[in-house]
Amino acid sequence: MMQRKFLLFLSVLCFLTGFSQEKIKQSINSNWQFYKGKINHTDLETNKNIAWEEINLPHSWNKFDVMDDQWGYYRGEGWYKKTIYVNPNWKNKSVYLYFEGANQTTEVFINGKKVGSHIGGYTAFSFPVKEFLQFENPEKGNEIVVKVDNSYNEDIPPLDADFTFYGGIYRDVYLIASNEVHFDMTNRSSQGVFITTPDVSLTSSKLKLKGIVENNSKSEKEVIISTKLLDKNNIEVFTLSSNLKLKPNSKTDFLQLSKPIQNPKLWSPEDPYLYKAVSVILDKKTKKQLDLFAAPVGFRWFSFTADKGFSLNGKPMKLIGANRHQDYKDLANALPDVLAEKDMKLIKDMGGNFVRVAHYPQDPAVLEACDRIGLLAMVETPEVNRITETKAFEENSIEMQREMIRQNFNHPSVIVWAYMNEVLLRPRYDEKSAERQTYYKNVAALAQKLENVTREEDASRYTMLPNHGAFDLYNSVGLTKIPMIVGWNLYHGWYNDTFSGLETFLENHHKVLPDKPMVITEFGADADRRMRSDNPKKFDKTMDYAMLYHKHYLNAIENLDYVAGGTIWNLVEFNSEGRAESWPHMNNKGIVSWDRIPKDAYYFYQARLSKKPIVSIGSKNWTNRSGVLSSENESAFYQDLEVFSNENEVTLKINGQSLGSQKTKEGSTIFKVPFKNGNNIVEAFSTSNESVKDFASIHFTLYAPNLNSEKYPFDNIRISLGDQRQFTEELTQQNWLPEQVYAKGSWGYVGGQAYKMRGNPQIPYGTNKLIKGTENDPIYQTQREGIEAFNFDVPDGKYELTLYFAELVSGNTREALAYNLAEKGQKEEKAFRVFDVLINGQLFLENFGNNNYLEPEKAVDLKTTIFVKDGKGIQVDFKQKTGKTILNGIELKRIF
Ligand code: GCB
Ligand code: CA
Repeated sequence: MMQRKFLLFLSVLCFLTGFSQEKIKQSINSNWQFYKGKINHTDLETNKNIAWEEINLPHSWNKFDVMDDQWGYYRGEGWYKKTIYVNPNWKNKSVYLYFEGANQTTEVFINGKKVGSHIGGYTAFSFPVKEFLQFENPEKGNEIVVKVDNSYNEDIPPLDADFTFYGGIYRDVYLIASNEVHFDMTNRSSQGVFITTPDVSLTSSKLKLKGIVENNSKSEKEVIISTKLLDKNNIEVFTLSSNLKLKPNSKTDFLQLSKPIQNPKLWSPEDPYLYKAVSVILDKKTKKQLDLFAAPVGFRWFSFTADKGFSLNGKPMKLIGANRHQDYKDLANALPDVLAEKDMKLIKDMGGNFVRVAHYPQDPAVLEACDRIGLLAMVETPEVNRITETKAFEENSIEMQREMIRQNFNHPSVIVWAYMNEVLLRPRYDEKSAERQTYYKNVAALAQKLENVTREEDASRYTMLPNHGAFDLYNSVGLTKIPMIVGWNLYHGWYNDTFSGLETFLENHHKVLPDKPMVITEFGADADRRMRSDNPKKFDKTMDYAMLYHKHYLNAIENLDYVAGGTIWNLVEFNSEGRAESWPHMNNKGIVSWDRIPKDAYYFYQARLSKKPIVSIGSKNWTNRSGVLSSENESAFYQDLEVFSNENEVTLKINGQSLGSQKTKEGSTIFKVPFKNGNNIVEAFSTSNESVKDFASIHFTLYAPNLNSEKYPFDNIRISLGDQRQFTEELTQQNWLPEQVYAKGSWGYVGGQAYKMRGNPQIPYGTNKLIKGTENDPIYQTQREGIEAFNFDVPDGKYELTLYFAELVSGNTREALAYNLAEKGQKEEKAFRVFDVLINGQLFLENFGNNNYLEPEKAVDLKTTIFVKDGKGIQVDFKQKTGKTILNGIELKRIF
């Protein structure tokens, strides 16, 4: 029924518009059938034994398996099937099937016949399909079958990277029918027409269009290509006209060059003024329109120099922005366009002017947004970490480079094409071997080829190659000489040394490569939004350490003229399935969360970069907090609260009372705020303009040091052993306090040491290993070894006590991922421990250990109820039998 209506609709449309002449583009995203797994051809034909699932595109089959407790995710075949209906008069048209992207190899069949295939997960591809369609029986339709495969393939980049290679048809798919005479549809799925703005300056610019017209008909055609340039208000600036004679079944080049346009309005991030270029192909005799091409035109010019950095339209400009990965919580890489666009708006709204589309070309919505809202962009192909020294790998890399450039050519926002990323991070062969040296030569040779291809494809933009911070290595292999700009991914104060290592590195580049422009293509630090610390340390994953990191980097980038700019790694948190982390499978460096909630660093950048007046209360999303008072006589707990602002002075109020005004420095000021027990309303505003303001509602649970306090009676208390950070559970929003040593009247541990991974001084607390059976890994990743007791000096009453354990010394090692610090420690011999746990002298767990409940890297929680009497409080004793006793977390809840 639906189908009939659809056909009826099509024929009405056809009648109304005389659409035999117009190009039709229809998305075909709805109602596909999907099967994850291999299918053999007999099954496909008979359609038996296949449990098809109903899905819509965009789609990925890795939405959830990338977050579960098992390492690895499905990498293999996925099959898609759909019936499409075509109007019988499409017989006289050219018909194409157009995929914006599918990861990673794709084969397309129509009505049982193979149409074509595509290699690579991040660029568009299309096929002419008319010969495969049947038009005789329109209601029967035509069956499309698509096989997508995201298996490892040594000939296709990326081979290895710190992100997840989600499989599926994860971008839009279209059916396109055009007149047999049309702008080239077979040029690597580009628009077939390429626009440049020769001799652009403040006072004039030309416009140049270069393209191909395809005549798929059997007769010769005479056509006119008429191109109009329209300004923002659709007022015509000029029309160019060319006559073309098209041979039957041929492709014909055309080139149109305008006279200089006087005083063009320039495109820039501040004023992204777009003209429109609109070209139509007209039948010379009938003047009927056969096809239409339209693209945005931005008049701008730019340069990178080694001394002065970047300039746009003759004015120096510091490029600051972020990288963007394309995945999203629960959606994998299959996002609606509006979410891709939203990411660009986040960068723009932060005051950024630049985006690195990394590490691969992304949805068309990304660069469309950049053109429109004013963000400069660089885009790259994904030869990440290593290459394969085969002809096929080389060809695939080059092909991707060409596809990327041609498909994205007509975006004024794009200023740099890049290729490779940290390609010497995971080299093949032993370090000292001759093969290693040959490998380096082969990498450089491939880089040179990609460079040549890029310059040949597009002389109007810069080229760039981003490296990791091993300066001498990249320099000696030659990778700093090949591209026009060198990108550096720098993690001083994170993966290596300290913050000031950044400036040392940059100065060294400037000295050794005085002619080479440079961009800091990556800088960032993990920020697990559940973790906080008053005493942030490198690699503790707290929001607080990440703030220190970003402050240092932004200053350096702004202060050094020879640094053209920097892009934060990353705008967003993203999945990297193989990562062992406080939040396993995730890279938490994003300044907004996986579901795009800004973190403190985002507000900091906004205060520093945005031209709008900003007052933002830091950590306002940390709405449930706790604090331990030093005495029950205190009525408030003092905690630092950072306010980000580009206003001169900020005033802060808590619960209606003013804390006075403070001058901001470098985008922020820190207030010492007295939080009372319960809900607190914080207001911050610009002292000179009260309408620039922010507020936050923060709930505090205050603990007196004495658990029998009547002023602050406690309901429950949670302590993470072996940890000095605060942890807040996502689901329950409950806080875990850092451990403290027992003092009479209070609570705390007796004896033992905080567990530290052997031989891994990088990790300040516990381990980063994935703990199975919990979402709250950090509680279990830290522990106290050799603990003798844990005491709570509570008043008499009934309580519920929960003990949390996980065996961290498992002897397990995984193949080290370059990014997994947890894997870099010394191998720990598997622990064997047996101990008893007594509560107030009574046996609670006997012979507890690796022989029974305590399994490697698995969360075990055990709770019990206790009636406390005679003022004895609670004493939990740990009696070692074999190996050391442990405790990872403890929780006490008062019942009555
Ligand atoms: C890098 C890589 C990027 C990683 C990042 C990190 O240098 O280019 O792909 O995600 O470091 O967070 O380790
Ligand atoms: Ca712990």
